[in-house]
Amino acid sequence: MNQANKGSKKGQDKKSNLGLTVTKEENFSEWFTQLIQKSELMDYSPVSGCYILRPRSYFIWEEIRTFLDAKIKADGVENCYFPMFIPESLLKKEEDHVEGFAPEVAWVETGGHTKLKERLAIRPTSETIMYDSYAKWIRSHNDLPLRLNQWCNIVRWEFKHCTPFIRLREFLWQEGHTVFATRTEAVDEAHKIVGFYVDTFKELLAVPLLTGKKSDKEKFAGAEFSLSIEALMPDGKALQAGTSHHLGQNFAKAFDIKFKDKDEKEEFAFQNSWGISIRSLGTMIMTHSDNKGLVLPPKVAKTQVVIVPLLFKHAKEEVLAAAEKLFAELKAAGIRVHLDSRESHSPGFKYNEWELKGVPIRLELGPRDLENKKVMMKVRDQDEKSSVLMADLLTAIPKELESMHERMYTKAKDNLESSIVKASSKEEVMAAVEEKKIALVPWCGSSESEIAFKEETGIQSLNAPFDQAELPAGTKCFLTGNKAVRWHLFGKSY
Ligand code: 87F
Repeated sequence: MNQANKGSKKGQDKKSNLGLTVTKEENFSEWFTQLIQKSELMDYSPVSGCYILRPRSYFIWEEIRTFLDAKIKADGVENCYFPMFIPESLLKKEEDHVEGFAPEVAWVETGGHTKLKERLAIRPTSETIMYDSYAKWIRSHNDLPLRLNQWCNIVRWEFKHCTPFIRLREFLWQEGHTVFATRTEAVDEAHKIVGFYVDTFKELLAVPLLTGKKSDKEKFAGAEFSLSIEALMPDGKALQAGTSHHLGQNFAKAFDIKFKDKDEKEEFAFQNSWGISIRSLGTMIMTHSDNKGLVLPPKVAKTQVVIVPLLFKHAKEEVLAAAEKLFAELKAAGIRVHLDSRESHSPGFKYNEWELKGVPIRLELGPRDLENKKVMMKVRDQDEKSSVLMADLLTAIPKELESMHERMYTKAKDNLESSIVKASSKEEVMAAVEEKKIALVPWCGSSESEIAFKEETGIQSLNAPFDQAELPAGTKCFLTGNKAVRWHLFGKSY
């Protein structure tokens, strides 16, 4: 059965099977698949590997976009948009970097009934089409730096098993492509962008990251070096959530991006490219959610507060009126609130539904509460309910949302930190990974050792943390026994 059918079949079960039927611990991938569909974040489309982002998840992407967009603009980056069709001749201009990716490129060969003279690639990334223009636009040092970004979709025809939000054939991302007169400026920017990504994940998604430099084998082939942000998922696998590449003059040479410096001397420019994608949502969902459903960081929750009135016959009108008043007050205060006054569903049913959808705060309002001028408040990540004076809600809610975010981040960070274990042999690394952890090892950095180890165990290098403790003199590489040159993280990866 293909994925599309699988999707609609699940949809048909809707009435009988609303909640999650497996736990995160017993079957992580089935838990994730059920979670994202049942919480109405996404749905399957007729094309395998291409998924529908429903309003609840698209909202999150919009928030990420707004936040990061403001940061990069404040730093001087400008947005632009390049066409999604790339002529074959242009895509092949930098064969070296495209070669390994060629099997994933999707092509347009006909327009209507007419075969095209030249095939058009659907952009798998935009280096080639953008740098073709950069070569025309950049003439002198006055044209630099040129720092452009685009928010767009990308197509990569994956043949591996696709997973919504994680590995997709069409996905949303931003790609920044910047050009500088000096290497120093470019290298500084590459690091600065990683900082922006870290802030975005922390401030919006409450996800802590491991930042560092990729190994030679894992870096982007067109880059001099690649920096990455990695997150640790509850199944013990790392997820690369974004990259920032310093391209040196590699692409400038291939695309002839030259400028005249102050002394009229011609020089190749220095470049970077960087991106994060809709994968960021997958990272966030996997990190925080539980066996009742989604747990959404309050800042990106489309609905932050749901009010559930307890509509007993004798006091229905009063309770409903009070709930509506409360709704209006919270809304006016800028809180994203929903009033669930459906009479077709019981309160218990509604509690489950809003927990499944990850709404951070639920307010229950019944006749007794009304008499006492109180509501019951349940915060999604806590077990206990509390009783709050209605008059205090406007101050209590923003505070609760803020502390929920803090708790989520702290919990994820504690988990991340306790999941990194130092290891000094292959066996220790394998044992750590077996326990769903990642290993920090002294490594010589050789690609051969990494390739052989991955072949044998499925374990790969993640990144070399920026924050490097000094290696004790004479420390040996955990794979080759040669001299180790740095600490590096190893683990299984998505
Ligand atoms: C697939 C097909 C063709 C990745 C591909 O990481 C080309 C490519 O160049 C390709 N998959 N890449 C590397 C992308 C590098 C870089 N581009 C800008 C990024 C961040 C944003």
